[in-house]
Amino acid sequence: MIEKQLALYLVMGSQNCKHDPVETLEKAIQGGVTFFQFREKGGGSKIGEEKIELGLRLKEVCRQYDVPFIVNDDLELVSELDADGLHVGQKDGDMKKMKESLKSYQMLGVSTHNVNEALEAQKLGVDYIGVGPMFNTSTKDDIEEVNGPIVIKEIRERLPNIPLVGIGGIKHDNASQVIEAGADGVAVISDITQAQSVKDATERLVENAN
Ligand code: TZP
Ligand code: MG
Repeated sequence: MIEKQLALYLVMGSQNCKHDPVETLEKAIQGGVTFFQFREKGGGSKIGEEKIELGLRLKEVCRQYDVPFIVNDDLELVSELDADGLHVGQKDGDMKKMKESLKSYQMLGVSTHNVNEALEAQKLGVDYIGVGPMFNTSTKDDIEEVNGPIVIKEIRERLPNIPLVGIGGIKHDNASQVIEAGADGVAVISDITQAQSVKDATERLVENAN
């Protein structure tokens, strides 16, 4: 069941990490992360061969623990890494074409910001949607307006069965608001990747996000 797997979704690239990214992912999974997206993008991120190499190492960790390994925004990298799926934003191209280019076992996730985008994504048969930003965040600079967990509630009312995660500014002390609004899980970057102890931070999220 994808809804269960989405409970605690770590999104991460090496540029987000305080510690070594492979160690960060492994500690996070040991702490309770259930879904992973490789998002190597923005200032300080790796490109070319280095990006592929890191992706392969992160995928190995996911495989070892049976956690889905999703790639952000790069269909070519999905096939190069033989990932479990692709995650795209609203501006990342033709979602229908992307869905058709994926193998039948590969998932497609889409970022949405409101009910209309969610309905659109659902029509295309996406496997899950991300909704954000839930709260203010400095991790992503081109974020849309912050409307909070109320957007999750609105989407959940219209789409009772779509697998759904909130993203953006989620920490252990606000995660429960996102779940209570109707999300299946929370997606997090900095609360885990910037923690002094990745495992402790992840466990704290788990305690507060269900
Ligand atoms: N999409 C919407 S907000 C965001 C992304 C990738 C960044 C989330 O990072 P953080 O550190 O969990 O706020
Ligand atoms: Mg994108």
